[in-house]
Amino acid sequence: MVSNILSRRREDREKWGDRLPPGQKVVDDWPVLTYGGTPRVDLKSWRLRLFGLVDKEVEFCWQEFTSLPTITVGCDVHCVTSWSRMDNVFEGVAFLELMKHVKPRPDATAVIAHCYGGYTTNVILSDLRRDNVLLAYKHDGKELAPEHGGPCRLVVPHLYFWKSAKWLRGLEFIPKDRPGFWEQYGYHIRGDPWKEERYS
Ligand SMILES: Nc1nc2c(c(=O)[nH]1)N[C@H]1C(S)=C(S)[C@@H](COP(=O)(O)O)O[C@H]1N2
Ligand SMILES: [Mo]
Repeated sequence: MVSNILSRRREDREKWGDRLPPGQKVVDDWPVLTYGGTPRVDLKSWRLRLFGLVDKEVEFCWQEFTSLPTITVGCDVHCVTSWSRMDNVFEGVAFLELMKHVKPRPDATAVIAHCYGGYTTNVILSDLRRDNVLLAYKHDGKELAPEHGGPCRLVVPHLYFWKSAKWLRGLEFIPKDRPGFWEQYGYHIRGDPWKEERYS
């Protein structure tokens, strides 16, 4: 059993090289990891609210949000429980594109992502201001499935996947980084898979 796992890890390492962060193993399916149930969000009532330390609060309905220019990002996702899913294609609105519609105040340094269902997670602004961070509503060419965060989820490819909040409903700009849901239960405040920032 143990030797099976170890040889599987060695094969992954040979196949994916530096793309696989330390301690991860590759899966071929796409596991669902949700704390609690899957919230069902009707597109008619769906809203995305950008609030907190911003010059002017903004709220998008689905029609407005999906009229914004989109980007397509290819990335690997790494769950802290040690599975990685390689070669995902996410499509949606770049965080930097959204920033054309809302101006964070100079004292904003971090964001709390708020979700339908109550989940939260924190990400510092410098981690969001990268050109491959997006609010995704398609995965591998299809609309994002409800269990994977549809209608819309955050995708922050360079951090552990718990930072990629599913069923996103708001981004709150805050003065100082503070723990979200899993971070309060001992997950690392930042969660860089390359540094194995799993738990604190
Ligand atoms: N709203 C919400 N977002 C969430 C979670 C959650 O429980 N609720 N789980 C996180 C965790 S721990 C992981 S690994 C990924 C899993 O995404 P997936 O179910 O699409 O694989 O979503 C993250 N985003
Ligand atoms: Mo996770």
